[in-house]
Amino acid sequence: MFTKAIVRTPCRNIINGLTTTNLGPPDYEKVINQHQQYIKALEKCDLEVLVLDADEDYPDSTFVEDTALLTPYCAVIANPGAFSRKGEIIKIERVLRDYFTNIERINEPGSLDAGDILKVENHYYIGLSERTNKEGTDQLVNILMSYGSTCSTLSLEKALHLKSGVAFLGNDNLVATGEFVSKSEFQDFVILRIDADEECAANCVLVNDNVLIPMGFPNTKKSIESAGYQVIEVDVSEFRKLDGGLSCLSLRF
Ligand code: CIR
Repeated sequence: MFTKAIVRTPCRNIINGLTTTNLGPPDYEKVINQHQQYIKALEKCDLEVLVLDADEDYPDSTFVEDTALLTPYCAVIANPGAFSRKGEIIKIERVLRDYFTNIERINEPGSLDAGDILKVENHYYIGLSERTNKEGTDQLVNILMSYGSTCSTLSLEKALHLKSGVAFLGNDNLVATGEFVSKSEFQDFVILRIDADEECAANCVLVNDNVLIPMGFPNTKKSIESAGYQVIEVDVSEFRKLDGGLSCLSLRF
């Protein structure tokens, strides 16, 4: 069970955030509104939500998930692969010190975005991506193994982050889309397959008794509900313009 979440209020400079889409810049008023709805959804899942102030120095700073991996044993401060995001970790580390005794770090030349890590019980899948390099992955494997966890790594072909296309819902259920549906690493799971027209919805997140999914993806909603989950839809369309999804907007622990 999670009891807490950390989010960061989107800054006005979010319009200059990194993106691979051609959906245009997000509308700040809508961004704030959607972020507030997101916080409410987390609260509905019984989480106490710590809302950090907007940080205008970092356009992508609302995507806090990438800055750290939180485990039951330690917090691992990431080292974001995008140059414009490197400094985001400084303030996050200060916040996490209040909650975690053991703080570990990914150091240069290692780079790692925590959106590339999928936790399945005590096992961690780590995606090698444009943001997460081999050195960063090796460092993380050493850290996690020293706390008794197991790890495996897989290479990403297209997706920005591992969790852009795959989510674990407990009970062996994995939501997956695109390149992740056929990955050998995932073939022992029950795969809830998300088709290309709803691929954004693969970035969903189990929070205690609910699965948060992005609004506007009816087939995904049906499929997750049919698997026995209670679903909460949250509109994150403005964040999608910057390749961001539901999981990226919070650190849950
Ligand atoms: C970026 O490119 O870093 C941000 N615009 C989006 C980050 C999304 N994070 C994630 O998928 N874990």
